[in-house]
Amino acid sequence: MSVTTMELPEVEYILPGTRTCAGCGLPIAYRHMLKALGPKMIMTHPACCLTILHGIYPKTPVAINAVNNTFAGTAASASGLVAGLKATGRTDYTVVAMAGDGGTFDMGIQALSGAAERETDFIYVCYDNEAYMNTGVQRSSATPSGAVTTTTPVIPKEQAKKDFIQIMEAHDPAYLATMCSSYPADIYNKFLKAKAIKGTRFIHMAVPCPTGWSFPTKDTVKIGRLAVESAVVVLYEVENGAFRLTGKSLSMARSGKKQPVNEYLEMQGRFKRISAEQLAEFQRQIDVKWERFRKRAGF
Ligand SMILES: Cc1ncc(C[n+]2csc(CCOP(=O)(O)OP(=O)(O)O)c2C)c(N)n1
Ligand code: SF4
Repeated sequence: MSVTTMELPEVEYILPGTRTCAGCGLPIAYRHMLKALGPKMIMTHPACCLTILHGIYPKTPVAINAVNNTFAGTAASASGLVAGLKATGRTDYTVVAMAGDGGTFDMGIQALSGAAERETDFIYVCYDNEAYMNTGVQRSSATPSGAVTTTTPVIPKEQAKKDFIQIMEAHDPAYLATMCSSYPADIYNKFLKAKAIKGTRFIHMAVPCPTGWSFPTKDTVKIGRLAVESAVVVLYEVENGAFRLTGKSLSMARSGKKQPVNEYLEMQGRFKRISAEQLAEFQRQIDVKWERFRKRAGF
């Protein structure tokens, strides 16, 4: 049964004092993810902004078990944890692997594809801030076209964002879900569901980043909502092959209404050099994808 925002549990696993930038979307999403997963979990994560959130040994503001692994090795590390728990007869722990878009779309794809093909019993979370943020906002294959980064400083990125979620769906995981940090109850409910399922579960988590996207820190939740309202991010889940739009995306599909991408792009400094052609192409690609999603959901 789904809970509403007012019914979210009060237990906290992130204590005051994380080292993320002010206004970061990641701790909002992570906080609600941990509320759903509870203390009986082992997290493995590579170098990324999540490592920054976890802090510097021996101190951490996060009250869970965590292993720090190599940049490309998140799913391999998780596979080892799953095997170790099985060998020692521990069935009460959930193994969770979590990495950024650079560590997933680019560097981690091989280990993740292998683990998913072996139907490894773990939850893999890719939080997507659309660049290599931790090392200074370098372009990744998740960066959308038209964005200025430190490796696309003059001519904004020319290529479109890699459709990584589709690549993961082609692995036919036991559960696949998308989410955005601006919708905490949706995050909580999807992780509660993922926790109860066996096999490979893949979660894509859209996380606005004021530092890399250049927007005021007060606007994080607004930017995330605009991403969903303009269908740049679509909320859905795939369970045993069955596709379902969820939350705001479902109500948008029902009403047939969505916002143009302009406001979402204009609020972010990273799109300050987007050309008129790129903007039109950006909107066209969103429209095509959104119609595909609506059709798939039976609208
Ligand atoms: C093999 C290797 N190459 C490069 C690095 C340096 N490095 C650490 S974090 C990082 C960027 C991570 O980007 P992403 O996975 O998107 O996570 P984010 O920082 O955006 O949260 C890089 C390049 C590294 N740790 N290991
Ligand atoms: S760089 Fe972006 S994602 Fe990383 S901690 Fe700062 S705001 Fe968060």
